[in-house]
Amino acid sequence: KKVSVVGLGYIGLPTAAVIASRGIEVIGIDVSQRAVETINQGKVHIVEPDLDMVVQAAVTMGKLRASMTPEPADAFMIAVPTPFKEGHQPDLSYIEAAAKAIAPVLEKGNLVILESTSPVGATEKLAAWLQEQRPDLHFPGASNSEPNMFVAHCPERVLPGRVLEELVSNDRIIGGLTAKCCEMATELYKTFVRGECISTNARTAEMAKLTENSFRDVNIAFANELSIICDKLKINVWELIALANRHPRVNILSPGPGVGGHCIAVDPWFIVDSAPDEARIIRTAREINDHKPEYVVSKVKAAADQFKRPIVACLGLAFKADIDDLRESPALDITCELANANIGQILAVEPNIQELPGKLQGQGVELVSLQQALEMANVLVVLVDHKPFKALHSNDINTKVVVDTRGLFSRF
Ligand code: SAJ
Repeated sequence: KKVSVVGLGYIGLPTAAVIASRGIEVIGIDVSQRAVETINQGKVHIVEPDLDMVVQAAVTMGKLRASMTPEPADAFMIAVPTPFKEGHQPDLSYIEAAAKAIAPVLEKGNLVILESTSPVGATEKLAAWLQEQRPDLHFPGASNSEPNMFVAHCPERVLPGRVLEELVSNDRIIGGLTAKCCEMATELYKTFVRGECISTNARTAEMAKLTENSFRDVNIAFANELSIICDKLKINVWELIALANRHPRVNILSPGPGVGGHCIAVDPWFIVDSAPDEARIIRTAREINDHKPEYVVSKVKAAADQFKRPIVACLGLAFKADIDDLRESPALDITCELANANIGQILAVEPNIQELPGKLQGQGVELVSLQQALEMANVLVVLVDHKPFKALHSNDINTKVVVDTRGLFSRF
């Protein structure tokens, strides 16, 4: 059996490497020449704990290979981005491009799996796009003849930072367009998933993934709203939440600088787009979380105003702790806003990157070490709870004004 993984990013590459580590031949397809070359050298182009070792082992064993050109396989797993367009509408162009890329090499009896988080109906669309490209084959729901192709949505649900562990241990939702599609997809996932594989239809699987991330978004919005209310009422929100969480049925999440990443800050919009009048809490939660960075910027401005020569150090640019991923990062947006606001010198500390992202270049922002930031700055803005920041001692910071969006210095 041979598996083709289309899209070798944060989800596709670990998935490809884990399947290959089970002794199955895997060919990874990506449009980026750099990614393909890096992987074929047994190296990785993204930061994720232990991924480098697993990829290197799989490539050395000859089970994992990357290419820019699709080739025949028994199963195709599509793991490409599904961002949103202007107006928060889902952008399915990467899925459509992937479908067009693999269509010419598809053969009767192949299984095509959509792993990318997608709005309800996307898997049916994928089958229709494939059908259009290959009128000689019969895709479920897209052809009048008995299907001889199989299509399923099996949304990934791994947590960045714990991908290799969760890929294997998490339960999987298998949303087949037909029962036979579920059966075939389950057989594939069972080769590397220790969790349960639970079958449903594709639409329910799509909605389940969106629901999981919306649940988290709504709960983070609750915590973020509390943090703003507590500022107004002069209450320490971290103490408040710790106390409320002592109730056996209360479990409030942590406030932060906003919600980042390409999942939780995006996926709820797909539900809002599908049911704009009905998805009221989901939309409001998005708005609350999206507004949080602006609120943090105003707090930092007020802190900087206390100094004649403010030197503001932003601790962390990534969207959450101990990763290098800057996509949709509120920390990056806040740093950028502060740089544009001309409030003084802006320093950025991000131990997981080597150079400033494009967005911050030419803005007068300086990338410095934590030590340099502690020596130079009079205002510290904690934006990410990276390990080295957590290790800071109160002696390191007690001469500074601190805006602590993660509660690092007020844990209860
Ligand atoms: N955040 C808070 N407070 C919290 C928890 C998180 O402000 O209490 C912030 C984080 O700092 C970050 C954002 O929310 O900016 C999202 O981080 P996260 O760790 O909650 O989630 P992601 O985006 O890394 O991964 C999520 C996961 N979904 C759920 O936990 C329901 C993961 O399982 C999914 O696979 C992933 O989205 C995805 O790919 O969809």
